[in-house]
Amino acid sequence: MKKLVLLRHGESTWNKENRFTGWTDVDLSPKGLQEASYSGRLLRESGFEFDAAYTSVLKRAIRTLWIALDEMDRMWIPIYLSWRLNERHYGALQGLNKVETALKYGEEQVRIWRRSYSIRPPALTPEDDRYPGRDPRYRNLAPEDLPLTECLEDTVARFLPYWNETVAPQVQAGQRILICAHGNSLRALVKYLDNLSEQEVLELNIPTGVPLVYELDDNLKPIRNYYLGDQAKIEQAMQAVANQGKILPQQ
Ligand code: DG2
Repeated sequence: MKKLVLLRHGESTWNKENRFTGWTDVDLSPKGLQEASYSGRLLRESGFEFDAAYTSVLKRAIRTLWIALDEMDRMWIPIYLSWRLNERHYGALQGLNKVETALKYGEEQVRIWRRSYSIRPPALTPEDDRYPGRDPRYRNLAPEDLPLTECLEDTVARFLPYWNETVAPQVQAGQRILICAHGNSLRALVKYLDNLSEQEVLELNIPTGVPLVYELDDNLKPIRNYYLGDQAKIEQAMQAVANQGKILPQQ
């Protein structure tokens, strides 16, 4: 049996402010720093060992990984970074508050933008300051790989080649791998591993800073998966993610 651990970064400053983040490179909030330490502690106390780790080129995921590995005293394992593990690009929504956007466009529209599989949020233009083509970390990307917006289907399409060609062969060879990424880039992987339908993936919400363990057979088909930690708190955290685009009475 193979084991693979997925970890969404700890709470970012824009998660805290409830803003669409996407490829914006914001850092962890104080709570996010604590979540990152806690996830590393949980992994260590549960006896997990890793041979290598994979993350995006965004600092909220990179820092979470560093902190978790530090907690495990495994800062020396190889770390591989790829833009293909970046969060889904949220297009022109990047920077907007999710509740304010719901008040302006309606909850249902925000739910579609956040969770529909194939409907893209409004796109940036290449003239926009947020266009990734201006960022030196993406200078080697082909123009067609630079997103102006993405739906989850697009994220699956750019993530899967990296999974199939780079990460999956390592897992298959028995390497113990930790992937530290983002809400939607991990939803893309979970959709693929669990063969979820477009409808099922709509209901999938991944909380920040909680290790998600996959036990896989030799063909990398999931045998089971589970989150490490307090299950009631994890349920609440998943519900809180689902509610981020809702106009709740207290807001
Ligand atoms: C969040 C996910 O990404 O947002 O881009 O706003 O995982 O990097 O914090 P992350 C964002 P939702 O799709 O859950 O609204």
